[in-house]
Amino acid sequence: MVEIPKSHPRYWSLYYREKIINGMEKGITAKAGLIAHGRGEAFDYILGERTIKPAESAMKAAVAKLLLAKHPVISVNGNVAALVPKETIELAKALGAKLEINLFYRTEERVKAIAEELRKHDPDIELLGINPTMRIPGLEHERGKVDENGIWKADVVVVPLEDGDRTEALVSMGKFVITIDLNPLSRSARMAHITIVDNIVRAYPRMTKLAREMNDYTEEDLLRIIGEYDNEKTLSDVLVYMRNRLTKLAGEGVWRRKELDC
Ligand code: PTJ
Repeated sequence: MVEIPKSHPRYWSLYYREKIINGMEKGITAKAGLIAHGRGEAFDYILGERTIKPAESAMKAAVAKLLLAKHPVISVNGNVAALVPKETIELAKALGAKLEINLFYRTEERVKAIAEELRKHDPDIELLGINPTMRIPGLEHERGKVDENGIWKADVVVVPLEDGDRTEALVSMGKFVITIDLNPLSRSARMAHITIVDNIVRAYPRMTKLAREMNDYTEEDLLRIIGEYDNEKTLSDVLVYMRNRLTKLAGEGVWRRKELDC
């Protein structure tokens, strides 16, 4: 990995870019994953590279749903494995969820590389999706393959940085789908039951903290949090936030860099 000087004003952005590039070089991330990352970066700029209130409410509802789930599963793709391997394992443990490698551009080499990356952080971690035997109805070829003990039987599935097609197919299968997607306009964001519009590098550590805090909530408390949550309103709040931020910046003069938070 290229060493980025900590003094660089865009240190964190460059750091995660390097992680994605490195992930591609190691065979973890798909080439298209680089494009997906760039799309995410653009939306993160508009958010001001911070977790906004609607994302915080979505995370709380998502964690409540996952804590109540019978078979919660967190799907791992090439971008996730490159950016947040340790944080993914920590989240799964805090929630008592299973991890399944489920790839859009599935090859056996990539599955192996992702499993190796995750096992660097926990050699004993149970990983599903290595030899999937079931197929998501309506999804052709490799990308529809799922694990019988994972996504196939899951009641709640977390599918971060996902393409809309698969999110839709999982919803059609009757799964409760939670996505993390910086683009509030994406098909995934629109199809999921809960959409967390935040960067996964901020969302996963925050969700782990929430899972630990909410672990002793009563079932009634968790159900109330889920009941009060409205995904359509959340997505609308995100767009309003983005619009207001852009309007504010435009008024202040975006050329004055210090007025920008990123
Ligand atoms: O590893 P594979 O084979 O499963 O392929 C993974 C990719 C990401 C290539 C595949 O799922 C894909 O093409 O996804 P899309 O349709 O580009 O959607 C990815 C979404 O994730 C986009 O809407 C991005 O804005 C968003 N995104 C990218 N980086 C982040 C992000 N959202 C949250 N945090 C990020 N760091």
